[in-house]
Amino acid sequence: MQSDTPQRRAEALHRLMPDAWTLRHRGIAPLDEGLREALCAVGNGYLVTRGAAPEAVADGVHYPGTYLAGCYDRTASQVGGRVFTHEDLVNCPNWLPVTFRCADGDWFTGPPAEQELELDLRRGVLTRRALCVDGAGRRTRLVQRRIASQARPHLVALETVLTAENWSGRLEVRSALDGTVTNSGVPRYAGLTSRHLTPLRQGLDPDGTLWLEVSTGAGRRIALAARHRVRVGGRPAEVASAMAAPAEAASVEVASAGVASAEVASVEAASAGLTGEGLAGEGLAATTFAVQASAGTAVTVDKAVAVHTSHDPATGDPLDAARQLVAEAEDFDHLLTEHALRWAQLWRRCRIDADFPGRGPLHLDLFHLLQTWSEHSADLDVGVPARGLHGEAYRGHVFWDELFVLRVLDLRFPELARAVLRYRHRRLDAARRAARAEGRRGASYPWQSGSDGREQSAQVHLNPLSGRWLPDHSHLQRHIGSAVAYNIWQHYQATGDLGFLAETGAETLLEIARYWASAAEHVPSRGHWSIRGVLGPDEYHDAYPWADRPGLDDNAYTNVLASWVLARAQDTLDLLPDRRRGELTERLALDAAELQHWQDVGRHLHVPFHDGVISQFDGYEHLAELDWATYRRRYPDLRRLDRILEAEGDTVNRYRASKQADVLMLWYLFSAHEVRDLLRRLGHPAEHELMRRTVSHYLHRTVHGSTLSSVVHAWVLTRCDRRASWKHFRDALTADLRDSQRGTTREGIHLGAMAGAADLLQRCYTGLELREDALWLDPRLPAALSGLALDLHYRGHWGVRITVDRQTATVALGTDRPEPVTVRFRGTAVPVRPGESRTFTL
Ligand code: IFM
Repeated sequence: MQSDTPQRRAEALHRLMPDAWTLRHRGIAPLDEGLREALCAVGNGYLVTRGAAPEAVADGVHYPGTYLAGCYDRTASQVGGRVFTHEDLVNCPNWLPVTFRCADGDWFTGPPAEQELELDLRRGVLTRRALCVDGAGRRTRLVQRRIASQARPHLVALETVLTAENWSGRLEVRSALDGTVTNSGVPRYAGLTSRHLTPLRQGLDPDGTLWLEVSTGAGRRIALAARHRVRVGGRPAEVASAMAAPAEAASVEVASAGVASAEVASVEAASAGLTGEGLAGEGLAATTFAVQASAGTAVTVDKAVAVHTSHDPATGDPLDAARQLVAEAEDFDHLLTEHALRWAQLWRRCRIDADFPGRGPLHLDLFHLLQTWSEHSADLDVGVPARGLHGEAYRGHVFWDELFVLRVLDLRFPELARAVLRYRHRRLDAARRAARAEGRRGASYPWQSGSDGREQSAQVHLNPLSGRWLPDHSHLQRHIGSAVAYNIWQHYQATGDLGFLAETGAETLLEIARYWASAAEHVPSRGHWSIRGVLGPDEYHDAYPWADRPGLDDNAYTNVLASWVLARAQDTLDLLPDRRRGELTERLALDAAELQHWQDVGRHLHVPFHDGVISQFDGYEHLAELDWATYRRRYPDLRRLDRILEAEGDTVNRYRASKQADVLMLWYLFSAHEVRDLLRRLGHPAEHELMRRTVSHYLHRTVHGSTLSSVVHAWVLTRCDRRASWKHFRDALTADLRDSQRGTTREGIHLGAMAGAADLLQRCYTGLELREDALWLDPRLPAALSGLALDLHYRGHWGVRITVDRQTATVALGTDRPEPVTVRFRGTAVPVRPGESRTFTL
């Protein structure tokens, strides 16, 4: 998408999203193929499949990928003579493969002569319309529709309609399940272990069910079963036989009878898989159908595939489960109807009516959020992967990005937000172990998390500009623990769910507080407490340029958040029913002296300042100013300034230059009021101008190398520059659509930014806050936005409608609960009762 002028940007957006519910890609664009595949992915929270063409294999242009929530595999890789182990989100067997050939022509391997891809966001259907022309000039129209069922999460379906235009004769269709795929979606990881699947067996049942079973190195069995129905001219077809020699491997099972003639075979290389004539090896099951095609008559191949693994709850043998499910699968249209109904329900729960031009990306962002995290993820004990289930960037790991995602889920699907928090709680012991390994108490959550809660951050990373592998210290971002605590507290504010807080939330929060109290060191000479050797959210600074150890001291964001957590720990204890408080304090051996210590530390953590602004960390003022003018001239894109400087033999650690919001995160998480109180509690007289000065200082020194940065800046700028806020909002909203981080979206969407952008409409521009058992409103509509209407879930009320325009803000309550909701508006607290609507004049 071109982005040079606002006008061009609007035109490009209109081409991509001709209406608010459609994403459309016309033509063939090899360089954009990876991006399209990520944006056109279909999923349901159990799995996501990239929008790759069904006939495609991983070839440098295409990258078929299917990822199952929480399906990780741990392997060892050698980099620079050292061995590192890491967990990858596994690229699971490709269920899509379908191709065809006319008479004795070549198998169609793409690209088509013409193509249009259309993603229907409202119903979750990807449609591909193409014209395929073979070497003999035979023209065949192809229409493919695919879904990942939101109604039956283990079911995916692909319908292929082929219509001969200028020929008649024998049409062969080949369909496969391909378990020979590898994790090769991120070129920077090329030197690392990429094979995670071991073929177990494959075969064709007498009833025509094609199936495949593979295993990850970690021993998770993944089974796929496919059924095919063929229709010619709308009528079920008799298909002719086209058997190929079965593979000789002992594990291959072949059935001779079936609805279609079949072959079951394997090839060594995925690239030869679907169309290769030499069938040998393991891991690929393929079947071929032949029909008599006549010009103008549609031939439909309806492929439904069930996917199960040995880790699925309430599932015995995964292959049996897959076979059973696919045997029950109705025709594509039926599956689509029930799937579309679920999407309609999801959209009702996600209602954000925002009247501004070019609002399609809002639906695209929410769409990908709902595909990554849904009711089908909730019981899987998985975390929210930062890059969705759409690619292999960051190896599918879980970061702090749920901080942005949960703000949407809390108010739309509180039960799904709770599942994220339970994922963290189940890993509390791992976090305790990590704290002990640091020589501290409490719980230290890992910066990157996967299956078992161990730290998954890379130890080295590649700078593609210099070709050097560099040490990676990002695991020192201990602030992630505060994000977990913040999420627990906010969830309680949004839901009032004391049961959850008492059962799991409080224990996690208290252990995080304990960690901060034990991580802080007393500095008697300065009369304060310090947290040393950490990184803030701005990952550009990972060490002092003059130091020989990684980490920074007294990162302001980390310390203020730690102070906040220590204060909330006491509030949490106060909220608990006596008996539960007793149980927890007993279990955690938490006594009055320790609680007093927490309060002491919480009031005396060091927050550094320089030149009248909050310093990002202690000593920040000694850093040099970058020659911004020269660098901007030399490099039109400074987002990876760290790589640029390293490739020049320099280091970004020397400069006052930030990748993303760090100090400014404070005003993202808290109202100006709250930040002032937090700073005052820490002994700093924080007047209103402090925010303005601090924003201005960092804004000009931030390159937005993370998509999260735009979300935070949009938020913070509402308080001082709404026009600039809107620009950042648009950047966040369209970050993946525009591939704003240049080539990264193809490796996975940026889920935090997608959810964060939606939340800007939901909470930021309405000034919606959830605190002190009330719903606070303080609308700040940017000029481009004439109004907003939201339907929220708040404290057990399913229908809280908030409507904001330039003159008024209205809160209307449904009748599903007897309790009123307290609305706080400019100094007044007004109870809104069930069935009531209250309007406030702005
Ligand atoms: O969590 C983020 C981090 O803040 C910036 N780098 C990418 C991570 C994953 O999205």
